[in-house]
Amino acid sequence: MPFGEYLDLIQAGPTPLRMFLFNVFKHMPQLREDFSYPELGVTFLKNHPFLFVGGQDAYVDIHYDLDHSHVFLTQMTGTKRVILYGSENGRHLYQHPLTVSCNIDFRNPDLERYPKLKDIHGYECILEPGDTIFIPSRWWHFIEYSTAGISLTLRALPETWPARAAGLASIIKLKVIDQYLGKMIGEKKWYQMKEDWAHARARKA
Ligand SMILES: O=C(O)CCC(=O)C(=O)O
Repeated sequence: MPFGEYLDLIQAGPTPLRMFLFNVFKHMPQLREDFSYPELGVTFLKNHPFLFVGGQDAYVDIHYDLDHSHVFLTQMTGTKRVILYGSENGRHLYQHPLTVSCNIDFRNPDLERYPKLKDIHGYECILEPGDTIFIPSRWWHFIEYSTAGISLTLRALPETWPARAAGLASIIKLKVIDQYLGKMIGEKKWYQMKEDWAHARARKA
């Protein structure tokens, strides 16, 4: 679908369709002139500014960023609901091993199936045009588009080399080991094994 048609579609009404990590600057490098990187004492990944575009009711399942980068997410149009949890909450969020995600639907979390959720506290906010939210490295985030909207994210590397190496290891775990096991065992069975494992770890947490 041409981008213009997609923009018309998301303005016409609710739709789950969204664009994740869209590097619009590859297509229109001149847009890079429209913003500058703020002086925040972090090492920005300057080749990776990304747009996130979505229609009303689109959502992004809770996860943390695979490469462990810090994210500065600026809302340009529309509004979004964001829920954040600190990086230490993986087991209480029933994190699937080898991944950066879990099976909980934060639009309507099932507290009977995921009782450990009751023991942790997150942060919730509404992002409006002009707001920027800082999502620290490995912090969990769930995002729901309250209206159609566009955001820009600027990403920064973690400060230390061990933390950067952990980001690389996380990519390898998901992209190589997890995918290999999924192919070997069968996607559905492997997913269920990870879910069972997540429950066992949560019970111990
Ligand atoms: O705002 C969005 O649509 C998703 C942002 C996100 O999940 C991220 O930057 O990791």
